[in-house]
Amino acid sequence: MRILLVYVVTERLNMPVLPLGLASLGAAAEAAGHSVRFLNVIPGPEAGEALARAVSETRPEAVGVSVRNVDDQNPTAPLFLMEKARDAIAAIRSLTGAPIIVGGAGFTMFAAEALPYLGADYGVAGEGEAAFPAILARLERGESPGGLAGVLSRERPAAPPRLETDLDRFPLPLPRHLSVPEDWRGPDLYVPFQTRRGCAMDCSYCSTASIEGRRLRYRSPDKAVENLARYVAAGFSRFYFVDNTFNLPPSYAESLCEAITASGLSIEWRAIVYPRRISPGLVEKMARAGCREVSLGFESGAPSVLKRLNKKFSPEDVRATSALFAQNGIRRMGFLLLGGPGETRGTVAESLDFAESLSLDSLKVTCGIRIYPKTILERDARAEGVLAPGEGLLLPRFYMARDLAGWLPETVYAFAKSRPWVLPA
Ligand code: B12
Ligand code: SF4
Repeated sequence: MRILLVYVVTERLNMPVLPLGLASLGAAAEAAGHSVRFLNVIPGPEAGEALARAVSETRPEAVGVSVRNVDDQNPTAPLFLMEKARDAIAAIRSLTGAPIIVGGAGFTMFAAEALPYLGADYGVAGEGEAAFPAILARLERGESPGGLAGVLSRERPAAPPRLETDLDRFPLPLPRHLSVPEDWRGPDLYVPFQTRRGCAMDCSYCSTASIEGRRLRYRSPDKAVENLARYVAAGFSRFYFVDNTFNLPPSYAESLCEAITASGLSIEWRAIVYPRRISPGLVEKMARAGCREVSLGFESGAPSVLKRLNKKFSPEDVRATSALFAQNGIRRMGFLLLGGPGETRGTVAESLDFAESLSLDSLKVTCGIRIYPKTILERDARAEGVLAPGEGLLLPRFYMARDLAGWLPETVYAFAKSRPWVLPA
């Protein structure tokens, strides 16, 4: 079949983010014998024209739309980003009668609510490499995709996803699957690269388990590095490991770093780490393999709040981890997530003092926590009456500890004013 895959570029927050999910989907659809064209749509006056051109050139028999972001997680002035995907879908609908299939992290979290909101025909909750080709096969035979694992239709708005245990069964996206706009090339561009899916840490506010599942699933390090080499041959040298916790499990992280070093590839990369179980040996291997910066999401420096966030580390673990990265010349971007359950003026002061004592390279501070479905935070917020009974979460809702609403952002701005390394979200 002829397939058009569309990514609606809703944000350039943090850094330009390439559509890795859509690239993975395209690689799987090609492996199943379909011909695929990718389109990045930048919302604005030229979006309609770009879509019309792609539809007339491709004459798609099915269109896939990736919905990554729901909102920008900004509690003070949240931007609802799914609206832009809905507008793009309406425009596609006016150009072609081909069925429209949606998927992506943002879609998955709210699948049953989001499918009618977006106006698509089918949706995939969870990973798309198996479900999307299965939908195409059914459509090709003139059958309905309803009833496939993870596939929602208007008639069947709920379908539990099936998560592949061996990620090596899915083809890795190649450089030609990641369409890179010319003006995105530059020092800010980090190619997203994934070696693992899933997370079992159950942080109170986190939606990852409902997107990727709790069970950790892997690609073999050798296959991952073989693929990295293809990107290097295509002229890329900076990568962002999008794995939820690069250092977990440590044995896998060590094997991956050893394989990168043994390959002799000259690359630089960033990764997200969980400040627990990080040994000096692992950090040395990360530095040798090209790691230049880590995101250290410790979120609080107060033990009582860390407990409420269901973090399985202490401030001492964070301090030791941070010091190891600094000793190995790896930049550390810290994160604080203030205003959650149990937060007080005292714990906020404790967290800011703690963050300052780490001499981080940068620190992002968010005041208020986005409430996602199926999380401990949702349960707490409902129990405390923060959410009305039956109130949905698709439109952004945030948790803010009682009595801190005005004081907290002001305090954080005052803290950031004399500290250029602090970035209030
Ligand atoms: C790594 C990451 C980042 C990195 C990205 C680095 C980079 N260079 O790519 C950084 C830190 C920069 C980042 C920034 C942001 N992020 Co982020 N990020 C992630 C993370 C951890 C992984 C994303 C990823 O690459 N996954 C790997 C790919 C392969 O998976 P995938 O995209 O989900 O695709 C699969 C399926 O979804 C499906 N699929 C995808 N598209 C389609 C389409 C169809 C048709 C079908 C059938 C299936 C399908 O199949 C794919 C393959 O299996 C996710 C959390 C998570 N675990 O998903 C959050 C996440 C996507 N981010 C999120 C957010 C909010 C943001 C920011 C807005 C935060 C901010 N305020 O700055 C920005 C936006 C950036 C941007 N410009 O878009 C939210 C999105 C939900 C929401 N609330 O909107 C998530 C889900 C985190 C969360 N729990 O809230 N992010
Ligand atoms: S470690 Fe990260 S991905 Fe895992 S549950 Fe916590 S916040 Fe989510």
